[in-house]
Amino acid sequence: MATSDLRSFIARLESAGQLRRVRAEVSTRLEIAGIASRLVAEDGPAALFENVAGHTMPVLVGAFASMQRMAWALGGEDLDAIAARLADLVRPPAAGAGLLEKIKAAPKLLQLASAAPRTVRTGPCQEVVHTDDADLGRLPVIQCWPGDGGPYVTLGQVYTTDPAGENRNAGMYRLQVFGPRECGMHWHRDHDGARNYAAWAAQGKPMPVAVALGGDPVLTYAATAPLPYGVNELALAGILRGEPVRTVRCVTVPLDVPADAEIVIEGAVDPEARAPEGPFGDHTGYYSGPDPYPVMRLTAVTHRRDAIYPTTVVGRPPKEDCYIAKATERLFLPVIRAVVPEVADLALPMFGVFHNWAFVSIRKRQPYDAHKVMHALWGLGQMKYTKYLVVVDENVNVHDAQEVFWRMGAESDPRRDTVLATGPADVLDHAAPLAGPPGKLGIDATRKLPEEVGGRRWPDPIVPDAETQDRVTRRWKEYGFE
Ligand SMILES: Cc1cc2nc3c(=O)[nH]c(=O)nc-3n(C[C@H](O)[C@H](O)[C@H](O)COP(=O)(O)O)c2cc1C
Ligand SMILES: [Mn+2]
Repeated sequence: MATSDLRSFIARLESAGQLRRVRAEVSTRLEIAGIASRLVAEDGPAALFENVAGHTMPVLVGAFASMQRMAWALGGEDLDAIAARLADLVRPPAAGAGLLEKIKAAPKLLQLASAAPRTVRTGPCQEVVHTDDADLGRLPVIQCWPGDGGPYVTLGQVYTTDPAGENRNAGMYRLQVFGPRECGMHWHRDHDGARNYAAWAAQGKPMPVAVALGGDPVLTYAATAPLPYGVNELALAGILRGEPVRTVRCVTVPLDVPADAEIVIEGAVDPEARAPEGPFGDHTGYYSGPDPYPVMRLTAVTHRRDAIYPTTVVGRPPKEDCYIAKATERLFLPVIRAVVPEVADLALPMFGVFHNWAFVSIRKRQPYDAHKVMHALWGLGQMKYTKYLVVVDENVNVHDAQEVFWRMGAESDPRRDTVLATGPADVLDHAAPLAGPPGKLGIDATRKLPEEVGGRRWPDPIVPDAETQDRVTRRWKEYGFE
């Protein structure tokens, strides 16, 4: 069951006991973030702050901060089931498929075609329109950490196109509030928003930008999804929703935004201007910045009459964004398997914050398949940033770090089974060398085939026999244990 906007999602969370309304007065400065951090650490509910000092708009945090809530946000009950539905949609009929199978596959392809957003004339996100009086100070933007350079919009969907109005993109980039009508635009240089911006800047033109907050929770996820340049995130949202996203034309810029959003910030990013952006307590657990970043100047703020301001707090993991990363890990696994068929499962552990660690299990057929998989993954989209990559056999549970490190310690030799490679470093990797190539370490922790180890005998792991296990389980109480 999909939800169509943020408030129906809030209602759903509330009826499931997964959202708490907070009526006590709270401050946007550190306090909301402090509560959010504690809630996520305690696997607690989402929170809707209804009494924010100096503001009338309520603030929502933690809406995605559990596996269950993340799955609900994407319109399903669990992430693997949603991933399976996606995989099924994009899987072409087998080469040798009969006519009947091809006909059966056709409606699925039609579903893909109908995923494109549909424009409508009016939407609730424009019930209230501020142009000359647009003011970021009226939004309850929070400061998360004591060393932050100020308040940041942390959960915005940033909508852009290239100068031809093509390559429509939604990306999630933080906005630092610089003043009532000015904010930072923190798109990393290899992200699609920055790529569209480079095209505008090359023509010396300011780039129109619209930042939407809220709407169907699928939209917030889609803005974080690592889709290739040129693939509109709204199409992914449409596929996940099972119906097209409805969009409206912005009031001051030639861009379309989700009609059901809570709030939309419109403006333009100057081709030249840069301002020091940061510091910001980032999802690495460290502060990033200050660094020079482009500046967005506001032309309008539109919102629903009783708008709710959604936000998130990142920091030392695990935080809410780790659950968003888990959604990507699950949803994109079928795509990875289609390209790298040896892959059985993949885990981006939360302590690895997206890029530091990846654990991958494989079906090994040939000597050195583990090495093949390392290079393939380092060649795949944002997986290029993966700093430490551990490859294990299919029977190893990659979601259990204890098991992965046990195998790694036992099954690998540091000299023979490691691959030191070079590749781009994530902007947020403060340990990457300032000069010279950044490194990647791959560790082959699979069982070795005779050809890989000069014929050395590889021992069998200890596995208890089923009969004894059954017997022990059956008689457990009889032994006097609970
Ligand atoms: C909570 C959160 C905050 C993020 N903040 C930023 C950011 O400030 N800058 C950035 O470039 N990417 C940020 N990202 C990552 C991008 O949203 C993500 O890589 C996305 O795929 C980029 O989309 P694009 O390739 O269409 O630009 C953030 C992700 C999350 C989940
Ligand atoms: Mn994109």
